Amino acid sequence: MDPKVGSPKRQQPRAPPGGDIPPPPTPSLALAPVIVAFILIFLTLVYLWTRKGRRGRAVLIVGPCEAGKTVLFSKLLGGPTVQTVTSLIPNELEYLPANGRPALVVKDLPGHDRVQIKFWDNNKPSVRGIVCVVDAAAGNKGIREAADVLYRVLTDSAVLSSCPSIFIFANKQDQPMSKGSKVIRNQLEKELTTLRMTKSATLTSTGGKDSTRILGRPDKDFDFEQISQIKIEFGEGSALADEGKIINDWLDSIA
Ligand SMILES: Nc1nc2c(ncn2[C@@H]2O[C@H](COP(=O)(O)OP(=O)(O)OP(=O)(O)O)[C@@H](O)[C@H]2O)c(=O)[nH]1
Ligand SMILES: [Mg+2]
Repeated sequence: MDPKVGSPKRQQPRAPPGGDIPPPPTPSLALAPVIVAFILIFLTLVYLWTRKGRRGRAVLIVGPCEAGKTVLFSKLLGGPTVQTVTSLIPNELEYLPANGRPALVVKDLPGHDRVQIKFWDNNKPSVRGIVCVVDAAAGNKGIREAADVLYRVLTDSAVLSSCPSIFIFANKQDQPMSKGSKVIRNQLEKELTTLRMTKSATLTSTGGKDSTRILGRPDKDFDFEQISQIKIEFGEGSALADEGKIINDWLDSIA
């Protein structure tokens, strides 16, 4: 047989003059980045959803002794009237939001350090919201004591993972020497910056064995905006003299 007459040879793709060109991606490979992006978005949404879902219905009222937590609890939130003596156990009430959302369980924790820490530890896993009451008429002492409480709250791993909403209430506005919530915010930020320096010095001296976390961005003065994952709001009023709208509105908003 004549070799020239045989079946036509298949055309082999010719290599370009510059060398090998990678073959064009198959359609399934081209879609891979899109699929990975979708999976990542889905996992992020699941994470955010479960993190929110982990929050319970408890709202904890914290703050130093004598800040006015129990007055706020009984007068503004309609809780049972509790004698204004230093609290030793939490007071508790069920708050029904005006917007029809399920009830919240509001707990007024005693201000005494050790007692508050004990009840805080028991209640923090289900925390949905935290009201920190500051005595806005007590000058530097009021700020220092409230900053101590806030440092503990804002560096707590349970708070950082469940991200409850926080309301900082500058109380006793009926007193002539009281400071408004903007001034209180500013002073708390300064005090928390100082406190952070003390805590990081302690951490260094203990070789990092102390489990305390450092608050916010260490390269900058502390600012509440640095805790961007938590919604922190400020308000002012008088637990003794007000009707309590501000606190009720906040509870409704987080319910
Ligand atoms: N002028 C004024 N006094 C207030 C106000 N709120 C609370 N007080 C007073 O502050 C004192 C302490 O109030 P409490 O509500 O018992 O304080 P607390 O934060 O519960 O204190 P502990 O239970 O010790 O942690 C009481 O004498 C209250 O009458 C307020 O808005 N204005
Ligand atoms: Mg009390």
